[in-house]
Amino acid sequence: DPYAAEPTRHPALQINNLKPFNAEPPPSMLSDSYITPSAIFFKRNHLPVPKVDPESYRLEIEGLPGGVASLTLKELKSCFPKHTITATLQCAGNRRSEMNKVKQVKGLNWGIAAISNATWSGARLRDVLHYYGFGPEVASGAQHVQFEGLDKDVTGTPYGASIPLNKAMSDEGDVLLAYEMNGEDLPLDHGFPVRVVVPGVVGARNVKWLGKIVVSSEESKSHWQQNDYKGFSPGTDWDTVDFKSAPAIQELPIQSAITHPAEGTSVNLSDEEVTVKGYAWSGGGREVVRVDISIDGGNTWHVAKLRTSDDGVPPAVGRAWAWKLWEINIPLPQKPQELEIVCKAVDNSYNTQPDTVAPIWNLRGVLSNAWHRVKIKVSD
Ligand code: MTE
Ligand code: MO
Repeated sequence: DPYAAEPTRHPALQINNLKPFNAEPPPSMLSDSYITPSAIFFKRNHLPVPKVDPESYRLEIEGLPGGVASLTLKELKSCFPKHTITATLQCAGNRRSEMNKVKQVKGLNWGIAAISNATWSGARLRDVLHYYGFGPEVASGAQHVQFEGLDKDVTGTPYGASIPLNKAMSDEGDVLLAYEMNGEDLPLDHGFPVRVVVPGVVGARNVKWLGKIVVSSEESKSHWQQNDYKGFSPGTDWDTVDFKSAPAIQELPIQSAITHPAEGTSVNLSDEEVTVKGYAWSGGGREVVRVDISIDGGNTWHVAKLRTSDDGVPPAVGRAWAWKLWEINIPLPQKPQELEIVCKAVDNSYNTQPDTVAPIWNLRGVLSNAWHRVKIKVSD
């Protein structure tokens, strides 16, 4: 069994699939802390967790002006400045279960918690590539940076993905070769000893157990870059889909969801108010500037209070990599009834979320970001 040596996991995780391991925390735990504890951070593995010896570990880099390079873990930690960012990671399939309610899609049936927020420390990818002679003056025709994991399928094919070279090389891109998560060595499930963190970009490109980097004129040839993690029209089905016709998902669209109260909860008339909590985040470093909440299905709206970070320092412009948690107390109506709580977020480009799922439905169930709706009862 290739899964015989998997790490132990937190019992609170809700398991979507055991082998490979895929799990999300209970939504209420997500909004308990701005930084998600690593143990309950959502986990999305396509393959068995590889066991990597940190002593013999080598990070290979290809496509450099000077040929091939190889770095030990010690060199990665000591030769380059350690840079720390707080960044939210979201799977392309977060909230896929809501698409399944419209029409069956293919993929893990994620709820609203295939998203989490952590601090990440490591070397900047741009510093490493610069060190090996890669810079704007190098006319190589390269446009992409490919990553390969050390996790492999039965045929020996590793997990792989790529990002645009300009994101990797940008001074403000903050792409990390991370060796710490929340101030500790990366946990086994999150890519020990090194993973890529590409803030603002879909989880799938944040390659864990990083074994190789290739600077290239081409995107990664991997299944996950070419034939998966792409968006399509609701009218496209498995007979007509042409994966070459759509770009690989990189920056994600704006997202928000309600973590409290839970669907089906009852509140008492005598409470007079209902407390609503959740998260909001947007891709590409765009900052969430507002979250609107309704308790009558979207007829009337209230503005939630946003929590920027534990220290209250606002993000740098264009580098809002981390989510905002939000909260609001809303007066209850005067008689018993069912309430439909709704949330939608707005980012600093004034992007907002679509009101329903059907017009954004797609066969892979990715990019699910319609208004999140939760029904509760007010009783006396
Ligand atoms: N990297 C490797 N090597 N293998 C994987 O299966 N899964 C990707 C990405 N990086 C994956 C990977 C996907 S689809 C997501 S959403 C994120 O890792 C999940 O990261 P996490 O498990 O740290 O939350
Ligand atoms: Mo993912």
